[in-house]
Amino acid sequence: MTVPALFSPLRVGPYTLSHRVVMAPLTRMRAGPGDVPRPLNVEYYRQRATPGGLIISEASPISENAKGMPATPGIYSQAQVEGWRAISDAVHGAGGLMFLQLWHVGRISHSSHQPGGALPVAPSAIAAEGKAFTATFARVPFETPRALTIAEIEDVVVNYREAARNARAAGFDGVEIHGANGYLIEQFLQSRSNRRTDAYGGSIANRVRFLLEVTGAVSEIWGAARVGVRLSPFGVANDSGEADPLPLYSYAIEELAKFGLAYLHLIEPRASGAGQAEVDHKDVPSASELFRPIWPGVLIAAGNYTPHSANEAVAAKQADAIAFGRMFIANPDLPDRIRQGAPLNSYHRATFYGGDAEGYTDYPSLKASAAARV
Ligand code: 8OZ
Repeated sequence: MTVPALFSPLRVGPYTLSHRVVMAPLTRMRAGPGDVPRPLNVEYYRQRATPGGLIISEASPISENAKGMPATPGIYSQAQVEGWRAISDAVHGAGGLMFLQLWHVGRISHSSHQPGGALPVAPSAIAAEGKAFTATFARVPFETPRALTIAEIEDVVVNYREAARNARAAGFDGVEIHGANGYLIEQFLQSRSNRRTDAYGGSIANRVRFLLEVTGAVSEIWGAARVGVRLSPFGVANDSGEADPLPLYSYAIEELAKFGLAYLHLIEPRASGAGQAEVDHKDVPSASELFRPIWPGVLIAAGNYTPHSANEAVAAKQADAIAFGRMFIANPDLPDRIRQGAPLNSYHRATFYGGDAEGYTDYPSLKASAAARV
């Protein structure tokens, strides 16, 4: 199999990628105390960096309130900035580029993560169906969150701005705003989780307002050409899902297009259940195909692509780059393997979250396997 389309250069904002095999954001829950990135995390990202390749970091909470899972590395303390700096340095040392993903989980949090044991915050006081991760990795039903006041919404936008500034101090090349998978921004977007009657709820324009305010604030820090946005228009993760996604997401994407962003990152419907719901999406078209006509910039698509289908999607200009998640877990040198048509390691779900090196940094690269055979 040859995959030339994936290995042609691509301009993303001010950068030129040398290939289009992007590492997707992957929550691994292995940060050190204080949610500070540690040397094990540096090694993990270093293994996955390639010259001219783009890595999007695992989702990084922008504040203490933004956090919803244990051991997720934050971007709100000085120690966290220093921890991330070692990671961005390692990726740059290998010639790679790295964007940090800015994350607020909203109602997907649990009071065990919140300062003072307070309830998680959300657009409206509506509990998600399903189970939260507590601070000790237990799974318990989601709590009913507390609705943010208008003043608190403004504070959250300030938190995004400060986190964006911290990401600059940590040496990243840009940031991605996590607007997918049922977290805070998507909770504002979708009527299922947003029943507000003020300027942030009701009409599509009102529900999209928070996303656009966050995008504006983060773009002020970085310049829009170094900011990406990730959306999952047909997703059902974390009890999300809009009954009629097209008008909502068409409006959101048309408004985002006005910023001149680095890229739009879409999760394909077939993959955006995040393992929590088995939904039959056979009648749902590809998100990249659907929204390509209204997105003038770089489009990254993610979700169950194979090397072959990824190459086809890029060759057909349905997407400009493809983000791989699970395949990158088990194959640290995924771009090289795809380019060479080498066999892929399979991924072990048991070690997806938490733990140490096992199932994290212990997957062999082709080079390591070859050296072992000599
Ligand atoms: C899986 C497990 C925990 C978090 C997402 C950040 O869905 C996540 C996530 C995925 O975007």
